[in-house]
Amino acid sequence: TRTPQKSDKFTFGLWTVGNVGRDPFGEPTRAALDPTYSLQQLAERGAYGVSLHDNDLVPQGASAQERDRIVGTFKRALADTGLKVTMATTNLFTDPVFKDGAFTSADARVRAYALQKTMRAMDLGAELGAEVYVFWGGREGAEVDAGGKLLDALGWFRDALNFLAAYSESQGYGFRFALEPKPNEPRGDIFLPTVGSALGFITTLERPELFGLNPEFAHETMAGLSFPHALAQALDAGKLFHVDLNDQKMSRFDQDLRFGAENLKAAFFTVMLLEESGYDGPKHFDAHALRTEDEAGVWAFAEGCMKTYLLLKEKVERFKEDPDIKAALEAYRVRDERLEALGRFSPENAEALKAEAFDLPALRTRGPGLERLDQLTVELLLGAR
Ligand code: GCO
Ligand code: MN
Ligand code: MN
Ligand code: MN
Repeated sequence: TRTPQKSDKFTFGLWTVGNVGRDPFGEPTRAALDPTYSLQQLAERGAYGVSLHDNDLVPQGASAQERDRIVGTFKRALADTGLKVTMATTNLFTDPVFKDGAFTSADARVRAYALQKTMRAMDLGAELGAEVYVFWGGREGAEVDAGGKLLDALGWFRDALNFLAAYSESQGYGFRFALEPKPNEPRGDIFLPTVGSALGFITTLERPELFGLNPEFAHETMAGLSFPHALAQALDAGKLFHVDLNDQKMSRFDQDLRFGAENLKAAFFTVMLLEESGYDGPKHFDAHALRTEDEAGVWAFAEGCMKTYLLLKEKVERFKEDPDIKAALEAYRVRDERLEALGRFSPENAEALKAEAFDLPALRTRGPGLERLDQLTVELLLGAR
């Protein structure tokens, strides 16, 4: 395979390569990386850009001067490396103030503080040139439903998103907002748990056209759902504004595995959808090196994400050219122009369709060839075709 190029638009969260290997049971296993160092390392490996939470760059509680100094240094490193900041977001989960939610806290003071923190983070994102702003509601959820806020929380969430979209427009930031659903972790149940839930919620916002999705491979997989299916639904709705690529075993804790590490076939169909749909946003990796790893493992992780994507992209091209696969697909997708025309509604077509006689015994017994098609796909992925 070729090496990653800027034109591939691979991006990484600063927090991904910067992950220190802390987990609920153990202390960090790696030293923190300076953000400007991460920029250099990623640029050398062909990445296009980075994304960040406000506090990945500016520590919580930094003074205004401290902030400006840090941001100035970071902007010079962006200019030196040619990397872009493609997405910005807010850390609304680390500070204990958000332990029972940010935009959906039952405490109005916390909700107001979450708005303040997000506006400041949007100012930072705009200053760094980000075009997409992500809302991952990590702490927006509950373990206890006795607080009676299930309906209120959705209303508060909606009010916050409407407020922040209006703020962005009033500042001329032009952000496109991407909601990132996740079913659980860190909360027992997170509000808007899946791609489908977020798509439904967007239609209730004041400016639905400004909002789309940032679906994540691991999150749908944790819910026992298919990521390619979720991705297709976001694409179909015209709402794929961003994407978080990683991997995950089904129904487990949040693993954040290297893209392609676990579910190769689903990763293949993910790449196929991204490449064939005309999605031209960043291919963003939101994962981290295993806790067992040292810094060399961090860069092996980052290189692996990009390399696997590019290998799968080559496989997608081969899939389209392979004569046996082509023939199997043609046999599978049965065309019938006359019947397809009848599927466009008119009173006459409806009458004609009601009168149509179908050869049901033949339809019932015909094998569509999916065993063979899937085996051909496996052979392709194993390098046997
Ligand atoms: C997670 C999430 C986060 C978000 C990030 C950007 O499982 O922790 O995926 O990594 O993507 O906060 O919004
Ligand atoms: Mn995640
Ligand atoms: Mn995670
Ligand atoms: Mn994510």
